[in-house]
Amino acid sequence: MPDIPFSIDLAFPTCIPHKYDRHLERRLSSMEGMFLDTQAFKELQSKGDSLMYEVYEIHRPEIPGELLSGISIVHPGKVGNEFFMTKGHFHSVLETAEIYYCLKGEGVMIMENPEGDTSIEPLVPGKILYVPPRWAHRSVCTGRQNDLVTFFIYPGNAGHDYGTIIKRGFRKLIVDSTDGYKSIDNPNWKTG
Ligand code: PAN
Ligand code: ZN
Repeated sequence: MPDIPFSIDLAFPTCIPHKYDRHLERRLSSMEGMFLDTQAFKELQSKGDSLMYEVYEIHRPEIPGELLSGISIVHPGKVGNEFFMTKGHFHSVLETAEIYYCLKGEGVMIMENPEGDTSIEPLVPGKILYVPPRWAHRSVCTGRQNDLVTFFIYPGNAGHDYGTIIKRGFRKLIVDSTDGYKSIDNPNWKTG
């Protein structure tokens, strides 16, 4: 059957799509080793397996020419001084970009490329963020009470490389500060 155009409504105020193909839930336990303060991680884990973020995927074939999209919701919270965040990844096909559109909440996107450049861009409602090819990306919710909600869209053939980030981490971390948040160098960042 040939493809036909379709549209999807978002439920307000949650921004959850009325129709989606997959709902992913990422909890604290799936993010072991990703936060700097391992003691705080253990303490939080002893209180339960907090829900950190959720993704509602609108699936399409994972081939060039297609676009994959969905809604990402990062919940508010901290592990030690570090805000809740996504795992973050490079695209397996490094030369593929992504666009994020912020619908709700406050946060930042931490980005870096294999050449060692880093970038931290604020996410506030109405902001369109372009993640160029080659840049790993991780969204962080810096709001104290509200979810960070973004719409994302990327090429069908991009794929996800989580392994590089699991091994090395990101060069920059986002931590709490009197000004809202600040970025610091990750003392555990590994080369190679
Ligand atoms: C997004 C992310 C989503 C969840 O769809 O996959 O925000 O983050 P992690 O994949 O890092 O867990 C995207 O960037 N896709 O390419
Ligand atoms: Zn991506």
